[in-house]
Amino acid sequence: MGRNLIVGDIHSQYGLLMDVLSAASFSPGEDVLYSVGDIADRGPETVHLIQFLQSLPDYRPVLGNHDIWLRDYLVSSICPPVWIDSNGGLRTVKDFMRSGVSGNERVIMGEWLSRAPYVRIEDDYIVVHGGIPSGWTIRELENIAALPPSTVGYAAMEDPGTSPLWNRSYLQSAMAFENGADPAVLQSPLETVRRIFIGHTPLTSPFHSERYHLTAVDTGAGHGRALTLMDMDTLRYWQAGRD
Ligand SMILES: [Mn+2]
Repeated sequence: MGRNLIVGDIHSQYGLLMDVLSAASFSPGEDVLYSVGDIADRGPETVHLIQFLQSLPDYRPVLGNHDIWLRDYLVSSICPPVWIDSNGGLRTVKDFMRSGVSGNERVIMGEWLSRAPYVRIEDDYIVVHGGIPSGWTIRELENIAALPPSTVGYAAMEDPGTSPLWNRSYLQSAMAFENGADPAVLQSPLETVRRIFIGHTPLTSPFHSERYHLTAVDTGAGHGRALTLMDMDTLRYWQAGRD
């Protein structure tokens, strides 16, 4: 039986992904690889990373905010200053320039990115990049999960209050709860029997809250820290890049 493994925000750290998959003895034909999104930007090897992920027989990503910037660049040559100047987009663009990937190949990569949903809901898991906006139920998540991503512009997804890509309040409430805060002042846990997996917020180590059904796996590979790969059922994890 293969495992269901999920990787934190990779941020173009292709070498770290190879290291952590090797540490976990990842078997592409048996194990499923999920991603919480933000595969691109900040790190050195976006092109190699995408080519590798495209080659996997069962790769199940969701879109992060960086993946939307990259998708817009690859499909439409859109380069917003917020992406280029302050979110690592310049390094990604230079990697594409250097790599010799043709215009046609870029569009194919962009369309491949576009096939990832904003929210992935399966029997046992909910995977989303940032978190669950306050007041949302499984119904709102199902509505977003059913959207064709390419039909929704980036702007509609950038408000942390209403976007599961940018939301951090769910994680903040879960962390506050686990630190003993009064539940009455916190955002309520989503009512679900599924496990929720998120990235987007770089942590010093993976975080888990039974009460919030939540596991957060971004450990800062995009900020010179570790990349985490986790077994979604046992919560055992492997890391690469930690000093
Ligand atoms: Mn993010």
